[in-house]
Amino acid sequence: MTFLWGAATAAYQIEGAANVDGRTPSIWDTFSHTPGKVVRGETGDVACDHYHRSADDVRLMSKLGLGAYRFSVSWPRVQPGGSGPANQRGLDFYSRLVDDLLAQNITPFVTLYHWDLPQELEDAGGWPARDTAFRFAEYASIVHDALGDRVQNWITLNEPWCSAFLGYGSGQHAPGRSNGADALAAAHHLNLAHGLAVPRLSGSVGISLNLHEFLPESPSDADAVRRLDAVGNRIFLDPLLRGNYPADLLDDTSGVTDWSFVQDGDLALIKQPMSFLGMNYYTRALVKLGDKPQDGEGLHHLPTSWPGSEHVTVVERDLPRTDMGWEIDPEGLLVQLRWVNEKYGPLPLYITENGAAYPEAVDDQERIAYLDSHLKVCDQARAEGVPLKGYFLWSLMDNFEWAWGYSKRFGIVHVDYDSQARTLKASAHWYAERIRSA
Ligand code: IFM
Repeated sequence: MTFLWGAATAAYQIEGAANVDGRTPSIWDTFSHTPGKVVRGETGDVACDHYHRSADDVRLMSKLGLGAYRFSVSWPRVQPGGSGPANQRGLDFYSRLVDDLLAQNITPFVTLYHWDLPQELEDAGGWPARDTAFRFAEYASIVHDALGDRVQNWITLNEPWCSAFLGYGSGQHAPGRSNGADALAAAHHLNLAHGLAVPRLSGSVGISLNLHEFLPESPSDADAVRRLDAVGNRIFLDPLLRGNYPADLLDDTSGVTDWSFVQDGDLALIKQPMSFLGMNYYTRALVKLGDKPQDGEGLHHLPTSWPGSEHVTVVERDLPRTDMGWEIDPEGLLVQLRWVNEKYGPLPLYITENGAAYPEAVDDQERIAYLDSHLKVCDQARAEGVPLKGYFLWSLMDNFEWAWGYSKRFGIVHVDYDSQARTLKASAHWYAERIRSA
């Protein structure tokens, strides 16, 4: 199989058309419309207006020579309210998109959940409530029934860590709740949602995790890394691929929750055959153990997003950073690819996101340097035998960067949000050439 070169986006970040053709609000509509939650009060109401411009956007992808495109489906667009019948007009949009992609020989990778939970399901308890997992499985069937004749590659969830720990832990993401026990319950129900959805999908099915890569500041900080690895990585990898929760995670979090939300049989449901693992990599962090809970916001929103490990903190390193403030450390990607392969493999892997935000510029040489350094690491991992099957650059175009609104630009295509004009940045030309010469 040839290596797949792709780019990725997500529904709420690019589609706009928030109230069009029967779509109902998601938690991100509610959150972004709540004053103080998103920088400059921006929302995804219009975003890149991709809902009305998808045909042109697919032509752009074709011009770049993309072999694959990873996009997500907006749950409240295809199943308004999160339960009940499908909304045909919403499904038609994705059906057209898939047809347009296939006509250009671009393989669609469909993410079912990239954070836009129907608001009604949040009102009923959100991810900390068990029923949400069952609702998700039903929604997965709706999408599969509509697109499964043409879509072969499915990603159940994008970055469930963010959904659980930024959504219900730190509250920096929608729905903006802040409770460690709820965050852990949400993580479990996201795992369960994945497990319930997989048997309803056909073809190649995986999940995209934002695995965290940590270094200890000194050897005596090894326990800081172990703790964050447990609640950041193994909380998903172990149940999904091994059918259990790590004992040290249960210990570390015993003061936060008794885990009684895990019911008999759940772990067997969660561990489903997985065709691939998607890895989203951006940065790595140096961490140390403190002697008391931290109350500041660290690089990774420590401490509230790390229930049970509130005394671990991030140590800033003297490394170049992207516009997100994230340290640039491509070696972390190599270490992570090797680790996942050795510990959880053999399993086909995809980089389902990698990229960088930089201030608005069309001549984005820094982004090219970032991408080049990370792609070199991918080459090295492949040369070592890591079964890396493809790379999806984040992101195809500038878009709504969640709590940062439009202030952070990740695209290789520049978007003028007033005119909606798309302009290829230097990185887009560079990526097209990289694909051509691969
Ligand atoms: O924009 C996000 C994306 O939605 C999920 N992964 C990280 C990206 C950059 O923050």
